[in-house]
Amino acid sequence: MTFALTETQEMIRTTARSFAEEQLAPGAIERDEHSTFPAEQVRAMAELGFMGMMVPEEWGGAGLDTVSYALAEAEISRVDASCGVIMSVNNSLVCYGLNEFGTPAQKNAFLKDLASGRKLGAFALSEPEAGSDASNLHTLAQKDGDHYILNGTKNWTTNGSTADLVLVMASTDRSKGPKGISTFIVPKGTPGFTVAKKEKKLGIRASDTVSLSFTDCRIPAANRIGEEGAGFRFAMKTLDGGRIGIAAQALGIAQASLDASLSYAKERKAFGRPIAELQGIQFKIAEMATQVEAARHLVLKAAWLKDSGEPYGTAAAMAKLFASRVAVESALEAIQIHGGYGYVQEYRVERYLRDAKVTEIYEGTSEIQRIVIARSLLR
Ligand code: COS
Repeated sequence: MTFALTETQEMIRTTARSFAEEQLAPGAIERDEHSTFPAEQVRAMAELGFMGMMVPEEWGGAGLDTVSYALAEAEISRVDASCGVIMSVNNSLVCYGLNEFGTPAQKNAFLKDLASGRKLGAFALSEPEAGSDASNLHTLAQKDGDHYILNGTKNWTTNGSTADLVLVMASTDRSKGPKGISTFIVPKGTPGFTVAKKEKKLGIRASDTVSLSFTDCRIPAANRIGEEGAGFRFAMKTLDGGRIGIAAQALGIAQASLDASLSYAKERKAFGRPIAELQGIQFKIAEMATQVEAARHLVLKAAWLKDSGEPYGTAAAMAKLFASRVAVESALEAIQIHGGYGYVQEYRVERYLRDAKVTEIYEGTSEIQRIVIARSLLR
């Protein structure tokens, strides 16, 4: 057993950290304030190979392991969690889904561009009436010769208005429940596919989150991923890995809160000395650091299991459950340590709290993670 990173993993972590500090930090507050999509920053991430990290090189990716991906995801999110979620969705939902379940023709047509970052992808499972109850889909895909006709609405779609293509889960037969769901590759510009509404959010404001509408949208049957009826399993398998990405995002936000608290506590003076010398502050920092370290171990363990070919769904759910809670609690403590300065925009930590909260909600709420964990224990 070793906790040491390989040379490549260490190099990825260092590269991601300096890239984030040099290229993502400038403007992060403004992009958050104005909900500006970080198009230029995403292009720069693509140049580093960060948009398709785990996809083999033959399909346009960087051919790296999940541990490297989790390290990079945490470093990017430590500075800008909006960039973190854009990266996470493209890597662990869209690219993973296509690489794992797509045909060579689909990979050739779509994966190469997505993994190299020339194009951006989105993943549309949730609907107005299907969030945690993910198999209760009302979006229908009706077979019509060698096409399917999609009708319905998707919501909470990250990257939805900027994506060049969306993986859409729809029901071909509602009477079959989860077994009646299929996944379709829907390129932007397909007639009948429109972006309906852009959400105004509490956090991760620079990422775009939208509703999508499908009205008699004709999709070639060749764009179906896997067999008809395999879409729910596709979604669940893909989300198992997605949760490692979001857990890493949460870890990055928690680390940011800790780092900001450490430097503020050393600078800020009260009662004639830096507040870092006060035991009340030291206890908070010690607690936060311990929680962050525990979250890091859960995240990297889940990533390592995936790389080792072992089952990782439960470990991913545990990592997300724990790291997301640590992200929220660390951000709250960071605000408390910063006092009034923590409550204003300039000192960044208020953004960490707003960004952290969603990690307890998307890609399966904390309650869903507990269900996944409990079911695997009780099976
Ligand atoms: N991997 C592979 N297959 C899986 C799976 C997984 N992780 N999870 C479930 N399945 C399979 C089951 O094995 C079952 O197939 P069989 O009947 O052949 O055994 C099928 O999928 C249905 O599973 P289940 O009966 O457990 O479905 P439920 O409706 O009870 O839902 C939960 C299970 C709640 C865990 C699921 O709906 C879920 O994860 N919901 C949250 C979804 C989510 O993360 N939404 C956020 C969207 S992204 S922003």
